[in-house]
Amino acid sequence: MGVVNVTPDSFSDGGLNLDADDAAATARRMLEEGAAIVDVGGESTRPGAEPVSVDEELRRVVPVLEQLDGEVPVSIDTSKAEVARRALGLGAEVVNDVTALRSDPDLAAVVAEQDAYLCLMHMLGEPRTMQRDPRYGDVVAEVKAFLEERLAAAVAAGITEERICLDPGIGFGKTVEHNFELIRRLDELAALGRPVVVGFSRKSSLGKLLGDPDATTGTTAASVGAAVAAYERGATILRVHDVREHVEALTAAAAALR
Ligand code: HH2
Repeated sequence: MGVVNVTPDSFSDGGLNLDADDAAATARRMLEEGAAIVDVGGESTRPGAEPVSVDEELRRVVPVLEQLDGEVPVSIDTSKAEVARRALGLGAEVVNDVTALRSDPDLAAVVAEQDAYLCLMHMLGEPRTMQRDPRYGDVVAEVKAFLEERLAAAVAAGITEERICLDPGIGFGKTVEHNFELIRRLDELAALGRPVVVGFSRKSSLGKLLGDPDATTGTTAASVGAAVAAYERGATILRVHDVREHVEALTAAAAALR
């Protein structure tokens, strides 16, 4: 899954794809490089980010989806029912909700009515404050219980279980150690029986691991290493910014682990 953030302030590619032509060109390039799907988002959820309005989010993502016109399989990274509704109408296939259906009470019905795919992600707290001293007893057990509960809620709301994937939410209310423990024990999340999505790409924990306590991003090489480890522990979908490098590494890893 390639990442295209149509935002001025995303932590790693903010501003690069704010123009719809640039964003559409990036999405097409990612498809050529081997992405199966491209995740288009109009709101940054980086630590400290402020929310954006429905109108602003629509203004950012709708022209991109119009340009792509169904040529590229699209996932819409949104927590808003109205943005999801418009995106699905323009050909998007997946709704990627980092709040796991907890922020907009109308989103579940939109996904159910359109029989769309859905990604449910774990987050502790909310982006503005989530990195202020996150604590868990057992991070994997707590993330697993949360995802199990959100999966049941989504199914109860009429969403087809076979269309739902689950994501531990790397960096969303987690320390460096929490993030790596979630990858180390990813098989426990895969045991829920749904495909697991992992988005470690360029996240600050990678830069911190490599010795910079103030890092806000991580390198491509470190991202690829984490993605290969996640794949080995059972991840099905890797959400990444550098598609070519990840496709090459994962192809080699798949051949070696087969
Ligand atoms: N991470 C980000 C955004 N959306 N969705 C899922 N399912 N999993 C993730 O790990 C995930 C996500 C944050 O990364 P990015 O989109 O690159 O940055 P920003 O939120 O600043 O736009």
